[in-house]
Amino acid sequence: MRAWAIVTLMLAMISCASPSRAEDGYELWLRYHPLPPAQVTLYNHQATELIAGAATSTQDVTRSELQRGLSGLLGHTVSLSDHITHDGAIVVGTPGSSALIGSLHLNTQNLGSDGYLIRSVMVNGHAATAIVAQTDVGALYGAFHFLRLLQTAQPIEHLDLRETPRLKLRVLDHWDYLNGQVERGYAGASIWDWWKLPDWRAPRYTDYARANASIGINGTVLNNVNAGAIILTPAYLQKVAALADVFRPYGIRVYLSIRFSAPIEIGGLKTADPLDPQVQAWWHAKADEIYKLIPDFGGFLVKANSEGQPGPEDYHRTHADGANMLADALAPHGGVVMWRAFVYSQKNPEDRAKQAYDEFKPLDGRFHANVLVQVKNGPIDFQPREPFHPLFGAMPKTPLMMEFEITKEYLGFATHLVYLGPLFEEVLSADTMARGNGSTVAKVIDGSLEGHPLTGMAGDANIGTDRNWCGSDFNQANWYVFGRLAWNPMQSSRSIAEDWVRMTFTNDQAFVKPVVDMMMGSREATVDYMTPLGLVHLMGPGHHYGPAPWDASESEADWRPVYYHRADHQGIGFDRTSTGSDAVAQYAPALAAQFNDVKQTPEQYLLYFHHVPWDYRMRSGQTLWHELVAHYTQGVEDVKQMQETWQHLDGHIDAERYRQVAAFLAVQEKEAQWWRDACIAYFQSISGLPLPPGYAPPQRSLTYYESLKFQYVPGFSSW
Ligand code: GCV
Repeated sequence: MRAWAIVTLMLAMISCASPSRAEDGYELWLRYHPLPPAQVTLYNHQATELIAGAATSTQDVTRSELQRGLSGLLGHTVSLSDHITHDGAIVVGTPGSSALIGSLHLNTQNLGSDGYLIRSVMVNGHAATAIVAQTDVGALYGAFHFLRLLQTAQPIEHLDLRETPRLKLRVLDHWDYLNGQVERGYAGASIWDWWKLPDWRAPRYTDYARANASIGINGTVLNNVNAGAIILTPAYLQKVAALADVFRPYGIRVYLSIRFSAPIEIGGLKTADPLDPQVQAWWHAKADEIYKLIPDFGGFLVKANSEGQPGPEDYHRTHADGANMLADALAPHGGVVMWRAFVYSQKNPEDRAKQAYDEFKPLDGRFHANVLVQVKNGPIDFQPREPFHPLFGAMPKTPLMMEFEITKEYLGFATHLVYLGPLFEEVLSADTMARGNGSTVAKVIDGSLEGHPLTGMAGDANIGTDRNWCGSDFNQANWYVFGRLAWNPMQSSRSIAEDWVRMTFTNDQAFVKPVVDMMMGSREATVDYMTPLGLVHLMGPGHHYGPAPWDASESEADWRPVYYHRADHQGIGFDRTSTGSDAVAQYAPALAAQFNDVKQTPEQYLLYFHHVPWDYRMRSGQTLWHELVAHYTQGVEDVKQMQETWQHLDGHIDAERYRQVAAFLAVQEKEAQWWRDACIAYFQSISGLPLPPGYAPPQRSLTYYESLKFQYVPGFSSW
């Protein structure tokens, strides 16, 4: 007995010493580890019993999540009940499914299918918390919000919250191939085990759905936009249906990327011409087949006539012809088409930044009602910084869907700590001036500017089979912030970062504040050490790892860094003014005038819009060359500062995650230095200018940096 007591005591001591508990990141922001005792005491009398139905699968997962969350956070099981017996009950559901909730007569009007209320109420003299929605999924979202309040140590008395999403489709796009590889994936292989589906439904699929539902994501495109036709064959549709079954209770619909030429490849037709009746009939039949298996199937995502993919232009038809043909096949079932505007062609000598606008703007008003045009945040390709895409605000008759890249193809892969919230926020809050001041990108995509009911945001996922899902603990924050901004694109990325840090690590303010500050500065640091002052696309060819501003080896001109920076002995930058490529004219007149004038252009976009002499005087009074070197150097200094911040936080969290972050920051510092030195060495070889006083020369020669070659780079080299 005595030995047993000692063992129990030791185990209790180990579990109390939470800062040293090893963790692997699998639980994401849904850890539900015990709150500090003082917090538990506070919450205990406000969470005494749970009244939650389980008549549907969504109600069932809502109830389980609340039980799991409450028992984890409070350290004891909260009893289930079917009526209120004490103060402190938590009641969750809809007026239709619960007489108790119906009797509260709360105003659930206009909550729509996903909204919810969280209210402190009195029931028969007992204080209670009601989580109420019009649908089961709305109640699930409310339950996750309520748990978030506890996880982030917020008060739960006197609650009066009302939430509805501003966007209808909140979707992850997986760039996963059916062979298990993930294009631009830095977190291992695809989480979809296609071979074992439909018979084996890995528990991880459920955890994936939980995580998504907790942040309001309600759709997932399972396969890469560079799609094969095989996904549409009966055997694969069975596998897709199995995943849809797992996700359904969590309010998540599945979508598929389709290959436009599938009617030829798996349908035996001679053409995929969207105006051909046989092709149309094939897609109608395919849609019917899919909906028989998956009644709530979401629809199709399409990359057409872009980077070698087939599309309607192969038959001299427009993107609208192609999208509408698919939309008509899906419409009877309520499905949508998300048609990508990421198009450019090497046959077109026009500035690549202009090509999507040139092709899509004339099609405004020509898409059917269930089509969204999915536009990347900037005109080039998810660079550390670009101006917002000029299509936002330029297609008032078409619902435009935002596409962000959550996976960090151009921002340091898995190992650089870069919180993308500020990047997303910068784009969403940018003013398109399409309908005067205040016509922000957020208002374009939430439909409020032009009154579109169909709205959405897509994020190219950073998820893989790594235990921590995203390749690093901090990359989880990018999945998280994407979901929260897709729910409400007006939110501040700082407050979302704070929630994430509290849920993922600790509520200890001595940790939260410096870590949130570090995250908020991390994207600007990366812009500085990679592509400051409006430079873009300086990365290594094909794999996109590391700097290669000198590279001209790519087969196509607009895949080469030299195409983008245009550095010569006189100066640097791409002239997109009215005397250059005139890309500025694609923006609203007031913005076009601003970007056209070198003096009015925000310096963060200077070299994106202007070719500027090396001795150009910046607002600081320094020359452009001096400032370029200063930005590159600052980026490295900022990463060193991040390392220092992290060093001071040792002991605040578990050793396992702490150590990996520290190791990754060391990689980031090394690679930031490499970016700085390689870019300075190269640009100096072009400008012929000495380094400004006080700046260290590159550590190695330009020849050395140019000689570096990489094999098996994740996300690319093994295709
Ligand atoms: C999925 C860039 C990436 C490609 C990606 C493409 C796209 O070109 O490098 O990997 O392909 O964008 O978004 O379609």
